[in-house]
Amino acid sequence: MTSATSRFEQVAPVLETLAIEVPSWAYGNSGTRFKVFGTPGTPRTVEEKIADAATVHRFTGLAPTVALHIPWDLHDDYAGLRRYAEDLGVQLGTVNSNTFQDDDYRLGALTHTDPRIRQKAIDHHFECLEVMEATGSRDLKIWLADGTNYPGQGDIRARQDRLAESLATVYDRLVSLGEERRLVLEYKFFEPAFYHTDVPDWGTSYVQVAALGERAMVCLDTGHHAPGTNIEFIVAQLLRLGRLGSFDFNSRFYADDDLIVGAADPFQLFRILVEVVRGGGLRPVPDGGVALMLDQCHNIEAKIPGQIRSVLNVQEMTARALLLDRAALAAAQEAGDVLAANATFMDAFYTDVRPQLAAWREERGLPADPMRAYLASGYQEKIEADRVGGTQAGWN
Ligand code: PSV
Ligand code: MN
Repeated sequence: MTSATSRFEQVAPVLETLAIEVPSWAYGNSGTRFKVFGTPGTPRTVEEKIADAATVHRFTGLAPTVALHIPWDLHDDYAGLRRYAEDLGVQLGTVNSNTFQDDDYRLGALTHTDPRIRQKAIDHHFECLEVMEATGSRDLKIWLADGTNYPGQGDIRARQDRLAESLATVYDRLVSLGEERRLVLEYKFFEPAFYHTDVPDWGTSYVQVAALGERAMVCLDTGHHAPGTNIEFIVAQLLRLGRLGSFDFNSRFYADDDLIVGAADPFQLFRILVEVVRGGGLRPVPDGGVALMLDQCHNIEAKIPGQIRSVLNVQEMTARALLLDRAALAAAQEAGDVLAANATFMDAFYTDVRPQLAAWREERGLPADPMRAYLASGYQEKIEADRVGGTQAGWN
């Protein structure tokens, strides 16, 4: 037995519990403002998106829940949808609200100056809470497009006050539904607003959720920071404060690119997961763990293999993060040995765990190579033949 294998066996039990939530919208068409490409086999219905998500789970054992986005996943029978998902071996996860595609929200939603529009946005969140009751979902995720394009356009301070008031109304309703439910508030530094955004950074999200109560947490989307931001520092800080609720994983080269997690910068994903492990983030969510989710778009690549690649990337980097020799690292840090500390850190990053993970999967009745197994399974050919006609799902 190689020492890499025996070290892997020590961390393997933690990998058993790794669960990554996939987004329903990753299976629909997406694109840029220049073009949305359609692809054969793209789901036309929420059920078909869930079937694709369940396929990712079947080949990887890593993706037991699928997030919904309302109204993209509007349905007339959420309890039935829940049974449909469970029959396929997955559960419905986070419910994402959407206040960025309605004309009424041109100047804001939860922050709008007009009480009628604020109430409309609050009512939309109440509707999301009703969906959650039927689906059994734990988390309500709020990302707001609210912001302004020009200096002077809005009263930045008053918008924070209105935001706090609107969020409190939503939060109070959420808490009344049962204590296992959580509200996660996602931040993003710009886009679609270009001058100021009402929840631009982790600090603002933290301030807002801390004022709500302990079931309100921050959601960290890895694509929502200025280039060069030290994201792992934010992870460490939020875990320290007990307020890192969830991740929206993806990767980026320039802005909010929503590319496959770990594709643009695998080392950054490793550094983030090192802090997740360090801060206890891999524990079950009720025990202080963080929900790991993907928020990605597969604009030009095949969607299901794109999702399989994504969850495997998270699993691989989690394994490497778990392999970090924490005792050696702590000793080097204590001794002020800069180079030894860095070498210990890099050793873990450079450890190739792919052979061990392949064997580990096989032991559990999963394909050693989920990418190859999916491509050989005939699922893609079947959905391309079956899903003819209708309207392919997208951001509508
Ligand atoms: C906003 O850019 C965001 O990251 C939010 O999570 C949205 O709900 C999601 O993208 C839609 O893809
Ligand atoms: Mn996101």
